[in-house]
Amino acid sequence: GDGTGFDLATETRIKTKKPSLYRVLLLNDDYTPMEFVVFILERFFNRSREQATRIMLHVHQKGVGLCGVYTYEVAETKVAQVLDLARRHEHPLQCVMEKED
Ligand code: TYC
Repeated sequence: GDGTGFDLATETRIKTKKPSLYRVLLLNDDYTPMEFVVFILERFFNRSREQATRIMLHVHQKGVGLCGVYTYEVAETKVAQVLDLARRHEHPLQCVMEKED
């Protein structure tokens, strides 16, 4: 449009608000295998092996780390996919989402 968020033809406001974004975070624990966390990051967060390994080691050392930033429904789906696969493998891996400011 013209940057005003207003349609001059219809004199109506048009949706120009960007969607809120959500960080998806992985939490460290003492039991989930490192290789499983790397696999999760590759499979659900489209990370290369090298990126996935860096993120996993960051979580392992710091306690929490960023997997990616998504719109609400995408973030919710990724959290559910991680928790479901971890549960099926009987790993205690935890994954959460938080709104960006
Ligand atoms: N701390 C785990 C271990 O030593 C590895 C791990 C990394 C677990 C990241 C969870 O989100 C996590 N096997």
